[in-house]
Amino acid sequence: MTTLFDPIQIGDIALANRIAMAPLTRNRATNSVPTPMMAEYYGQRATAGLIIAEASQISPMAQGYLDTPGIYSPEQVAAWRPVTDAVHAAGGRIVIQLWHVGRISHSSLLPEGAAPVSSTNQVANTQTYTRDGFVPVSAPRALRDDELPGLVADYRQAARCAIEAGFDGVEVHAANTYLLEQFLRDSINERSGPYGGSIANRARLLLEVVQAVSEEIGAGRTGVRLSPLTTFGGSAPLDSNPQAVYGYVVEQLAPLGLAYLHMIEGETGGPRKPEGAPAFDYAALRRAFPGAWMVNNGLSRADGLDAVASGTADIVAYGRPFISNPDLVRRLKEDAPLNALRADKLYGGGAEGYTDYPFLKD
Ligand code: 8OZ
Repeated sequence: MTTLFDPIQIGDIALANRIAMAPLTRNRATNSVPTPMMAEYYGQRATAGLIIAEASQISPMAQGYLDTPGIYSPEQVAAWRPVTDAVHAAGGRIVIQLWHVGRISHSSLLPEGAAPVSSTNQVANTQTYTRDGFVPVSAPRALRDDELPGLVADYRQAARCAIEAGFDGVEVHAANTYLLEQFLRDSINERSGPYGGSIANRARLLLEVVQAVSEEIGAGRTGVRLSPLTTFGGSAPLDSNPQAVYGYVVEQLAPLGLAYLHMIEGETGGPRKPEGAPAFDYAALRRAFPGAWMVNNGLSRADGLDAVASGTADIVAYGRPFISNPDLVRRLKEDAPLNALRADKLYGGGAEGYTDYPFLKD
């Protein structure tokens, strides 16, 4: 029987076990450049089968929160190198999440105070974190169709930067109501033309991005993350038919030979069966996808063991438990107690609540 602790080959990447560290925004970059502390943090967590480094903007216009890292400039590539070296030196594997926030941003974070860009010019009913603290997001500008090839090119260039920085691959962030999901959902995308209307049209940008990234670095080094039932407190209402939209996306991704598909089950960081959300058949999507299937969203140790043993997933991603337990793999294996999370240290700040969580003693 296969267990959570068994190795797995996903595309071109060989993992020592089936436990992934989920991508986690920690806001500890400086001017979009990774800091040395981040190498220590990721290096400490290298016994994960796969680390998915935090969401990182693919261009200056892709940023939506203060002090998140970028993956588009030579300076950023050089500053990520100690991170990937630290993880590889400890025998781990690490990919980076490619991120464009779309309308979840504020002009003060963007070049020359620009308006955020999206599929729509409707403002999201939510806030973001800037130098002035939490503020309502700015009204976006709907991208013109003729701007979308440039956007796809930005993803491609960021993927190239990731490989240059020593990452084993990338995860395309198509979840959590950011840009690619702002195109996917009919609750947000009100466009006409080739990128609006039908499901195929709304999925077009995501599929073009995945195609471009796969061409650039290899499909076997490319993963995709989806969140069919996430609303973030209603700021991004669900699609009118999530099963059809995400079913179509998975069907289109299936033949590409991707490293993995990463499914957030339920409301991100919330219930796995959100109240009021339609029933969603994740298993049907999994059956349609021949590659590695990664699941995430508040799974316990028992849930993770069961998911792999029963075959409902190939890989289980843990988020918050990896923040407070750098040696989470060992703790899961030994059924050891977990350190408590210091929730006040999640976003921004220094080493406290970041690199100072204790390892188990021998
Ligand atoms: C928490 C805070 C800011 C951003 C996501 C990248 O939800 C994020 C994020 C999470 O995917």
